[in-house]
Amino acid sequence: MLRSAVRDAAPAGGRRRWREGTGKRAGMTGRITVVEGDITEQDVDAIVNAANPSLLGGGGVDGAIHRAAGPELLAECRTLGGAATGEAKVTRGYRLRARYVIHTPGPVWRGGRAGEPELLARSYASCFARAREIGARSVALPAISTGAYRFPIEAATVIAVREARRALDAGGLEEVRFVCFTRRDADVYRRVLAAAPG
Ligand code: AR6
Repeated sequence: MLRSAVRDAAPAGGRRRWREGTGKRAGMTGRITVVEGDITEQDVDAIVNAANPSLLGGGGVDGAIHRAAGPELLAECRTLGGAATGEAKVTRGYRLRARYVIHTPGPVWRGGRAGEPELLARSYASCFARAREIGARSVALPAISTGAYRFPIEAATVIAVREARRALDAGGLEEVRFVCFTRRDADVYRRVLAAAPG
């Protein structure tokens, strides 16, 4: 079983100077990290759930989050009235270590010409907007849409990293943690971060 382990800690944001000794650059408030592991175990302010528009649970990471959070999570989700693809809604984290869960339905991959990249970007941006509203300093995210929804991992990662950098540039966040379920996915994230540092 893959255990949580920080494999990478790449600074995020625009082309700014490194600030000596802090691991951050001048003007930056946060960084991107890549972890292999289970998102339900993350000790962060908020975790993101790759949900479906019902927001009433499912398989994959959604099922894992509901199992770990307990039935109170589903009870709160029932009050939300679902969410459109690209939208994001917040609940409490209940039995999770994270105080909040941000639920977003990403797009189902239909070949790439049905607005999927824009919708995935909207999902990430909506999650970061909600994180900002609730004052989260650290957010952990899975690879939204890349499982049951079949969005290709490389293209999805480019979008995820771009939106994370935008959110970090906007301020308020200290850490955006990408939690990958497999070594293969974590390698893709590391490669994308290394290919376009900053
Ligand atoms: N921690 C981190 N990542 C995980 C975990 C976990 N515990 N479990 C799975 N993943 P998916 P989607 C990874 O299918 O593609 C659900 O039924 C997984 O390896 O969970 O957005 C919903 O209700 C993959 O990399 O989400 C929707 O119906 C990533 O999480 C539908 O699936 C996303 O895979 C959403 O599909």
